[in-house]
Amino acid sequence: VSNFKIIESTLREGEQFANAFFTTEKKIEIAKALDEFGVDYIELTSPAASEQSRQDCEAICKLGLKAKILTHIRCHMDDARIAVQTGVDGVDVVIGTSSYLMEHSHGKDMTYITNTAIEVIQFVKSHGIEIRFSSEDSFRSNLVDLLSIYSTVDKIGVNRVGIADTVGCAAPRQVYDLVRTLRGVVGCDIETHFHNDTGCAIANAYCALEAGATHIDTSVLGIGERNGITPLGGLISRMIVADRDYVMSKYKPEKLKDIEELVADAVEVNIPFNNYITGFCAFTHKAGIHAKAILNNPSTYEILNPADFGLSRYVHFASRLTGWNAIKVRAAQLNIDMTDAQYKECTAKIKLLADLRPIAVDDADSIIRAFHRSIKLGKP
Ligand code: HCA
Ligand code: CU
Repeated sequence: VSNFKIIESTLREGEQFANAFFTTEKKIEIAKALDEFGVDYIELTSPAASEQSRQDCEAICKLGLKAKILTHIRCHMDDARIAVQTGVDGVDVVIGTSSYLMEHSHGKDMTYITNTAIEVIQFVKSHGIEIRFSSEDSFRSNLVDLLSIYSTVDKIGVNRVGIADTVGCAAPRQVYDLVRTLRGVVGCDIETHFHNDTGCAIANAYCALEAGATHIDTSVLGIGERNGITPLGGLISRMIVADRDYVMSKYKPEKLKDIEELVADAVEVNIPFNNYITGFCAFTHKAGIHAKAILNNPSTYEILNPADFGLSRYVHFASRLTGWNAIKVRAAQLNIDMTDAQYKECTAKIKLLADLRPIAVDDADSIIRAFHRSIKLGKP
């Protein structure tokens, strides 16, 4: 599962998030931050969506970022004509292929879809830029139809084909099977896009890579339609465990928190408490047994190293679950030194209070200080 590329869609899928409204300045700030992080592609809202969207797309193309700039359009010549004039490095084309979308959304059949796809692809290619063709709602589409259209567009030279779990219904093994099958049918790259309605978006992205996909769509904090897609941070956490060297050589995980704060602020949400990597307790260890082992060797209870993300771990000690090793470390931070037997006794006092009510760091500190004073006075 090495060698994957990230198509960062905060400025496209993310703009479809309920709270999102990005000014031109904010889009530029986000694009620059993503570029510094090292994402391979930045996908932007269709220039056909609105006049401001078109101008913003042009403005971002002019920034001269290292990341390739893509825009995302419907499989339609009207959109394609506008897209190729914006200065983008590539165009992501999408059309619904499930019976739901064919009947209730655009109302076109497979023959029409195939013919339009060919026309759009050849037109975009003639402008010398990258082209990706994707089906929307791929997991509820007819497999024979899908493979046949992907094989057709592969033959006429698309750079990538895309699979999209538009409704978030797919499970990891289903993803593996579809991507594996597609891998046997096309020679081009395979991009995948997973919505997170049932909590599978990261696992699905990982399974897609295992099955031979090359590109994963993400957004910062996973923002997008409904509850969103594969989050950038969550994908990075999964991939750093799978192949740390690759992730560290290509991306700058230490910038993740700043990017998340930038986007969270822009769309007026908080970073979730249990977020991958950046949730407030992502590197907090609480139970005495965990604290002791972590203090000996962090790898015992940590698969991610907080230092990789410019973060630090925290050993929680103000609770009834604490243990004397954690209290010993806290005492050292307070410049207090005692014997092991005394730490154990002091810990018992902290647990006594913590059994009655939730205690704060200050409460625990006061107990440690008072205990230390009392032993110096000779009456523990
Ligand atoms: C949508 C479109 C899309 C497209 C994905 C893609 C989806 O907003 O419905 O182009 O890969 O989820 O199908 O985001
Ligand atoms: Cu989507």
